[in-house]
Amino acid sequence: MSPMVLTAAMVGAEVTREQTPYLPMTADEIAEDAAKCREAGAAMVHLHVRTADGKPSQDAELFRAAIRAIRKKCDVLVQVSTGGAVGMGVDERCGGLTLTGADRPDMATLTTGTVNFGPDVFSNPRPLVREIATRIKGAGLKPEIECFDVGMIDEARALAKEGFIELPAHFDFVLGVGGALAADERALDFMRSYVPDGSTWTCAAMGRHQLPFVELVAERGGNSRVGMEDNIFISKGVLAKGNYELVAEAAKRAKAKGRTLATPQQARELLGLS
Ligand code: KMH
Ligand code: ZN
Repeated sequence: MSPMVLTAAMVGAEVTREQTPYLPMTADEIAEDAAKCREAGAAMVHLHVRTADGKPSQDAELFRAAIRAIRKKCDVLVQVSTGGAVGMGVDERCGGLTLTGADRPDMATLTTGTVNFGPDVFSNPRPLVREIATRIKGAGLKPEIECFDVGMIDEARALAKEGFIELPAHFDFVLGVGGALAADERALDFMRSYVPDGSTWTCAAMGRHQLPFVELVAERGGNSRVGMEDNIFISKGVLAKGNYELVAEAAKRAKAKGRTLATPQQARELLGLS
């Protein structure tokens, strides 16, 4: 099996400091935790940013500051979110795609359909998905296709036919969001059997499913995403003191299943990044 690419979803848009005091929010806090994640085995970070008062943001300058701070400390790959927070418009969502030169991210997410998101709706109408895909391509980046449900894999096929993305692609199965596909082993097995030939995949399971899914994924040769965007607990009722604790636990579980962990350079090769 190839080395596992471990991604740390550091911040997200929904988790608050009221829920956990350990959520990194400033560029320096994110960078410090990212460097520890890298040491613990992460090859990539999935990045959202926050304003000074903790509100979710996709502001290019906040992304720039975070990316610079991360790259000053370590060589972890940076994947910017284009999902942002529920209710954001397309320009706001694509803030991270405007960065160029040394500040350019390594990858960007692309969600390929609308989905219930707890009590909200994460709205991704087909024209919007095509617009974001066009901007990702224009930035010279490869998308990570975020699939919260099975039909989003079919939409990736449609996007490829229309020339918006290329196949094979890299997919992320986001399992366990309220109102969407469950964090269920059968869902994982269907999703991985259903991606276009030659594609690579990561799985991000929500909440208490996060760490057990690393083991399921490891057995199946896939890649894992962990981190506070999706889960704030290292064990039942115990908050993770940083994303690095979740990465370290994921690394331990993956290694116990016989997997090695990809370096950022190996991740670049495995995921076909430039
Ligand atoms: N915060 C969610 C509404 C992404 O990063 O691309 C969307 C999200 C997906 O987190
Ligand atoms: Zn995200």
